[in-house]
Amino acid sequence: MRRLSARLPPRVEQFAFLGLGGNLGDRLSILQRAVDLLDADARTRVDAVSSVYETAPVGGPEQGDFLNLAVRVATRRSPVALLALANAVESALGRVRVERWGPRAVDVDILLYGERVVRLPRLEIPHPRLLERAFALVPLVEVAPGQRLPDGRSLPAALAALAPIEGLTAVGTQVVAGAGGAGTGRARAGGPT
Ligand code: GSY
Repeated sequence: MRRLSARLPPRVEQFAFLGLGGNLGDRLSILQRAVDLLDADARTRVDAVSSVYETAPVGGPEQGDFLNLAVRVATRRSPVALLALANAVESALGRVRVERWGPRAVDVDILLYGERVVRLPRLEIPHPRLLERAFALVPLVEVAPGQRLPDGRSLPAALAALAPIEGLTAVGTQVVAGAGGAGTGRARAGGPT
């Protein structure tokens, strides 16, 4: 099989799936701003947003509950360039990497990029802990029901393997794509394409 460079921009738009979560500040409005910033990127469009889930923290020190969601984006960014955008959104919303696994305003993780496999020192796709994390997998299935993992497994099958699922509650409020709230501007992510 031909290996594609994770740095080369795709010829046609690709669907990628991102997991967003945070447990500091006004969690819901930070998630909405993160979605707006992703959507404001010239090469990326947020195509679908999952429900918002309140989730018990997994790993790390004692900390508050997270809000998590997943988005499907259509993007002309390469996997590496999409990571640059995710990192730019985190920085714009005040993420400071103080403690690994610790509390954060927002984390933007690439969960899947189509059925691509990427193994780079700073980027692994599928996300290496995706299949262990209900807080990522449950919202992902909502926005990627027919999507397969690179090994051919379906996401609902991967989710069933996690059951029973605890520590996760759907929140009755929605984050929307294309809201483009005032002052979000366009995400100015530099970096490789
Ligand atoms: O990379 C995700 C950050 N994170 C989370 C999260 O988003 N949600 C929950 N519930 N626990 C987490 N632990 C980490 S690290």
